[in-house]
Amino acid sequence: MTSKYQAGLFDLDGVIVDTAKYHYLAWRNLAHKLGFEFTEQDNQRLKGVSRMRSLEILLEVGNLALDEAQKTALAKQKNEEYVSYIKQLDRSELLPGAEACLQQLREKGIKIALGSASKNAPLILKNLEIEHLFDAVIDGNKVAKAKPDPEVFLLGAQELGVPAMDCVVFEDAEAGLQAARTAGMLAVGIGQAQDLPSADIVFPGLYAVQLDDLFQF
Ligand code: B16
Ligand code: MG
Repeated sequence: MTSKYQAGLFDLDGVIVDTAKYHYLAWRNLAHKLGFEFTEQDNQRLKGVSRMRSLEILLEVGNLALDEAQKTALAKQKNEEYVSYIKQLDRSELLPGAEACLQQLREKGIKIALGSASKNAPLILKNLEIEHLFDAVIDGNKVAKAKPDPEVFLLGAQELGVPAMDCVVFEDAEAGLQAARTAGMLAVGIGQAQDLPSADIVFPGLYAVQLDDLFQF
């Protein structure tokens, strides 16, 4: 692999912090209120997926068909519960190696962007006290098309002023890795190789990434 990459684009949930457990709590409680079970295995289907699409998957599991107004109200209800959890989030919940990775890249002059589906990303970055490590923040408030559409990462590259082909994406969701590939970026999977067929390379966590093999230091 040539060391030509000039920017790193980072997914949030599953790469920098494990907020999936709080999403799960809130979705499971909503399912219970609606009268059905929502398992951890069902929750795997929500990884990297937008809030509305997540609700649609949950309703599929419960075999419920609701109209748009009802769906909007339920998504709001779920988000209020989720936000009550992430308001309590602190630096102890940073995933191993995440902050060190961002800091090291910054020190070496590599540009950094967030590329997350979450509309709550600003609050999460603030509570983790890592906002200052990003040159650009692209989140669910800024993009219209969900991953696997490459919009979130293309916008990140554009805000950083770096050509897409010089960007590396770190992602834990298969849809996000597909988005990275479609954008013409290097797709680094965070997790287990068997779950991430679209990754160019996979590491178990940011702690395991050899940054000087990837970037132009
Ligand atoms: P919100 P990521 C994603 O974050 C989560 O993985 C996904 O489960 C969630 O539904 C989505 O954000 C939207 O989150 O409801 O906070 O807007 O992995 O793209 O950082
Ligand atoms: Mg993710």
